Amino acid sequence: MLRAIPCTLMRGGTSKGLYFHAKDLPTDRSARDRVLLASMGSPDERQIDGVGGAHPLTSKVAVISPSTRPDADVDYLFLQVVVDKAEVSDSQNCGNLLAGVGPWAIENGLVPVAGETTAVRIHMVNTASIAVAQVQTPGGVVEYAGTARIDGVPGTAAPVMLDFLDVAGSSCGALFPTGNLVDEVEGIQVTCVDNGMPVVMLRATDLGKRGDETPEQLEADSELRARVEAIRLAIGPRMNLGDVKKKTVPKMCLVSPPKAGGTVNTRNFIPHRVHEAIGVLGAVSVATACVAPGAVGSEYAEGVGALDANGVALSLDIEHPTGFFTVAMEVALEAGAIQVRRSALLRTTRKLFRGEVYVPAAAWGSP
Ligand code: NQM
Repeated sequence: MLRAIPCTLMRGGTSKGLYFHAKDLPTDRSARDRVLLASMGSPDERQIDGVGGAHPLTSKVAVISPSTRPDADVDYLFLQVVVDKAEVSDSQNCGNLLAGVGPWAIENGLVPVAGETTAVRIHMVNTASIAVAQVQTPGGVVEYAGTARIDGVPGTAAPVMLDFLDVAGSSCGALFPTGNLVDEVEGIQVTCVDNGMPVVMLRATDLGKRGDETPEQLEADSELRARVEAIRLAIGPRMNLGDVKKKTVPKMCLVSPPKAGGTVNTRNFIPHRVHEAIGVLGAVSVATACVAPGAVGSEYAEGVGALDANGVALSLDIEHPTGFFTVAMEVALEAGAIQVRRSALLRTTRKLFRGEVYVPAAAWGSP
């Protein structure tokens, strides 16, 4: 027997995943995870028996419901379905899938259209923080077509502007969660930062790399991968993340001088595969480290001037394997500490398919 579950397949930024209404999934957590694993076809490197795309960036889930918080319209829980293991992780947020949440919430009756543009306030459950999405709604319907372009996605689409209000330290408890701007782990200098995503910044040259290698080249280097993972496992607990062996955070970011006129060049282990671009909150966290004098990566950051107590508006182009990710930030230096007052960026999204995903009925029941 198969059970049909309503859902929508959407591209959110440079990622892709299934969007569910929470009421259409089991409330029991282990039953929910079994249903999601069966939907995606995990564990299996090819995800052949499911709709997952056989890569972490295309094996993602958004669970949406009316908000439990008075200051938000909807709750968005992000779940990473691990491709080759029977694991579903809520240990991180995803700013790419976030781009589809506003349009989905409007089309599924959770948020009324408010004019040409509809602001959707989203409570990001994983990090207990708020994002505001500006969704194009001319004529009372969500418009997906448009002229906005983001690197890593062919063609153009309607813009979805995302504003982050309170993401600093939202996973680890502090913007620089080890209490230091620079730590030394396994003989390598790192900067640990959490401005919405726990990220460890490492100099590519300290690991014997230039920093402009392709994701395939980096993934093929098993010695590098082992070193990066050893650093990740060692620093995870010091970032207040506990044992990170089974977690998808922290992300490991190799930084190098900009190659194409941007602020800094990056390659991101997320944490086992290498990103084809860079995650949204990952980019916000990297940009934040770049403006902190003394942090790993800040020495490469071009175009970042002195900060002051009044706050400075900055636009930082984070280079990645398929182009740039532009992060707009308002940052101040108060009593020697960086305060991020706001960060904003552009994403696009596309509804791809709406229907029902079929899973074995046993997945819903007890194991
Ligand atoms: O950092 C990949 C993605 C992400 C996460 C990852 C993301 C973010 O590109 O906000 O978007 O780092 O796991 O979808």
